[in-house]
This record gives sequence, structure tokens and C-alpha cells, in this order.
Amino acid sequence: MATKPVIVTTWRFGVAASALGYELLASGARAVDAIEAAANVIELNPEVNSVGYGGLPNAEGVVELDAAIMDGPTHSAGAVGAVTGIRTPISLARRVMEQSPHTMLVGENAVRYARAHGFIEEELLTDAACVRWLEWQKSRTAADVAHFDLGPREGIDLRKLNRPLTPDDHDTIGLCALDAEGNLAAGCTTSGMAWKTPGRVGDSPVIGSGLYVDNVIGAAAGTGHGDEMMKACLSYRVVQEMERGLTPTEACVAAIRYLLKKRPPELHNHYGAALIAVRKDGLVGAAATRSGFQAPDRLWQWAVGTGQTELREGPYATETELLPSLV
Ligand code: SD4
Repeated sequence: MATKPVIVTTWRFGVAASALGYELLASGARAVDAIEAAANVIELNPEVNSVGYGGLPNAEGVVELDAAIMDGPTHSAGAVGAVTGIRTPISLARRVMEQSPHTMLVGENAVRYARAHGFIEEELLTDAACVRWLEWQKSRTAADVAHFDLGPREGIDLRKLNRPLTPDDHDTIGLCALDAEGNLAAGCTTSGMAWKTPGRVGDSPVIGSGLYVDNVIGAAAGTGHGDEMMKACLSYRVVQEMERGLTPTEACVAAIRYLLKKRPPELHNHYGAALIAVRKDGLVGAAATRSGFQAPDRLWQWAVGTGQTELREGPYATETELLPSLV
């Protein structure tokens, strides 16, 4: 039976991805193909400084990318972490999924794999990102220095290491799609936290954290402070909550509240986390920790593609009334 397709993506910049993704889904594309193509749009856009080409670099000025893709009908997944020089890491993740016996490749060897599979290596650091990196270097704090150059130190305030960056320093594109055949897929691709320690891999390429799909239940993907989020396997949790009967929005709220309950309350104001989800029947939802996501004036937005791409805001796990089914 034909299903009405839908694609949801994180953030305002997700509008372009959702629009293309829906167009493909409406013309009969498989969810996994729509996810890859939609993610590529953002990866290749140098103006998005948190994903793919144009992403902000690590502490040494090198752009390192994380990405993953998951296909519902086969329950297969592929991921790459800390990859340099490849503009479309989600396509590399897909290659890993389809042509390697493995699920995740990282670092230099992932790049070697890319090379062997015909991917072209290109510079990912744009002039604009380089200028931002040089500015950051001038303003590095003692905590940054201890964190990166010298290793963890007694007396360093953890909250400073988890400090919010400026609003656009890290914003992953997470994507969930349902195709006309009723199959689901998800993707996640990012340059991660700006100024991160080289080799740091976040939640985005970790199956169950940055994304998860169960083809009979739903799909979920996340964005936000990965070092916190990956401690609670949030995307897996969203799908589990949908399995026990919550709507996608309720499931996203529940997963974020679970993370907040597990982690020290004094850290809560220092990071943002947001999730999107699509249920098998096409119902979509999302939630973020709070309206001021990484900065007080920053709204959590997500883009829903159903023909007319629509940008939505909220809800916020720490600000909304308890949803009836969560009481
Ligand atoms: C990471 N989760 O690498 C990513 C960054 C992100 O909004 O999504 N920020 O931690």
C-alpha cells in the first residue's frame, strides 16, 4: 500500500534538504536515497559552517567530519568518523554500509577507503572558517589549553569545557524519511564541535546515538552537544519510546528528559540537545532541551517536507507542560 512520504531535518538550513528530499520521495525514491541526496545538499554548501565543506575545524585547524546513514528495510548502517578531505561524508558512510563488511571506519583509514572507492580528496577549510579559527586561537581560554594541549587538569571547571560555543559553532543535519513504500531511513552528518580535540568523534555517526531506525516502528536523529547526548543513546531511546506507544514528539521529549535526569543538573544549562523523529505511519515530531538552544536567543527549528516544506519550532523538554502520556 502506498504511503504518503515525509522527510524531517534539523535546523533552519534543513529546509533546502527537506525540499529536495521530499521531491525525490514524491517521485518514488527510496528513503535511503532521499536521505543521502538531501544530506549532500547541506554538506556541499560552504555557508553552513557546521556540516561538510565549510565546516569549522578542530583545534589544529583541520576539518574533521562525522557521518552515518541507516536503511530501515535491511536494518543496515554505515558510518565514518574524523574523516578529512571528503566533502560528502554521508556518501562515504553509505559506501561503508553497502560495500564493506563493517559498519564504521575512522580517521586516515577511512580516507584511504574513500580514495580506493573513487572519492576525491579536497580541501574542506574555507577562508571564512579559517578566519574563525584564527580568531578562536587568539581567544582561547586556559580551559581550552588544558583540555587540548595538556590533558585534563585538576581544578579545571568541567562546565567550561562543556561551555556553549557561539550559536553556529556546531549544528548537525539529522534527517529521517519515510518513502512511498512505507520504508524508513535516517542520516546524520556534521563537522562536529568547532575547535574539538583532533580525533574527537561525536554522537552523530554512532548508530543509536546520532540516528536510529527500526523499520516497523520509526526513525530518529539528533543534533546538539554530542559529548553529552551520546551518553544516553538518544535516537535509540526515541525509537524505543515510540515502540511503547508514545507519539514522535512525546518520545523526543522523553528521551531528552532521560538524558537530563542522568546527568548532573549543574551542566544542564551548558548544552543543548534536540531530536527529530518519524513514525512508521508518517507522524513526525521533535523536541529540544530549551528554546535558547546554545544561546539564549537561539530557537530550535526543524524542517518538515511534505510537499510544502515547513519550518517548525520547539517543543522544549524543560519548558513544556508534562505531556499527558509522560505524567
Ligand atoms: C557533535 N552532535 O559532534 C554534534 C554537533 C551538533 O548541534 O549536532 N551540534 O557533537
